[in-house]
Amino acid sequence: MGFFGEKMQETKAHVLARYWYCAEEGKLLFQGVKGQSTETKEKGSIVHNWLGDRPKNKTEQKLLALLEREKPFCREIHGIKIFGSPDDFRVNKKTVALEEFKSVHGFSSLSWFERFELCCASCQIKVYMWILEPILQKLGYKLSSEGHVLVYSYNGRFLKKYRFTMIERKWRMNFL
Ligand SMILES: [Mn+2]
Repeated sequence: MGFFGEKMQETKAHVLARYWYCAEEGKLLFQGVKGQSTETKEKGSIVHNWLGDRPKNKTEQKLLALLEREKPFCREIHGIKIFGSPDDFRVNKKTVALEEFKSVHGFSSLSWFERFELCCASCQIKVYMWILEPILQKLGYKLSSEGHVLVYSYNGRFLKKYRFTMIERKWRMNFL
């Protein structure tokens, strides 16, 4: 705690995740410095909104209604509240897989994405899983051991799916 000062007692999963791109950027965002809005980010949020608007089936609607009451999703560690909400959920019976959307220009950007951004997305989805696990359990659901990062192009074309498993309990304290 001391390192970040007494004031900051909460952060967001996507802020923590930026550590894997640039530790300095991560620290500044953690301290409350606002990230700049860029054209790329705007294009990304258009894709995000479009993906988020997909029609939901009955099972999903039921879970989403239950989750709505639990918002904002948050879990505490070392006296710091970590907030985060995954982009989407997939429900199979009572098992829930979390999804995170990312967007890039196209297929040719995937090698860049895998080198610099996938590590952040991996951290992000794992933190979401850690946050949502007890909440889903409370609601009578089970978190899937797999979380997914789905990469789309800015014009909405599906490019690639990456699968991650949650950080092992025994490593988690060191990680956060
Ligand atoms: Mn996203």
